[in-house]
Amino acid sequence: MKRDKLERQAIYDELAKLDGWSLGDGGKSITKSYKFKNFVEAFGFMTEAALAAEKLDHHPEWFNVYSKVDVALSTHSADGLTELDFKLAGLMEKAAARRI
Ligand code: HBI
Repeated sequence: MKRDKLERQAIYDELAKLDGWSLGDGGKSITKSYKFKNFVEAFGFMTEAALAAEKLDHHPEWFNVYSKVDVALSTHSADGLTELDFKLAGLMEKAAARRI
């Protein structure tokens, strides 16, 4: 089940597969700050990521100012991290790789 809360070791194993992501909120989220060339690139990333999130029915908490997008992923219904958070992070990495 994708919304089952992950154990600590599974979290570390998944985090090791990602570049530049950190644990946040006492281990209940994963976070990353993206820096793009400009606002249009940042917003294009957010648009692509938003469509991926909607398809997953799993949504980010994010903050954008100009070319920067700060992202925090967690599974609210599990009050922690699940497979879905790492799946969405991977899709965000693909979207960012096309722009950075
Ligand atoms: N997104 N990050 C996150 N966490 C959730 O628990 C969640 C979600 N998007 C939709 C969703 N849950 C639905 O299953 C309903 O619970 C809203």
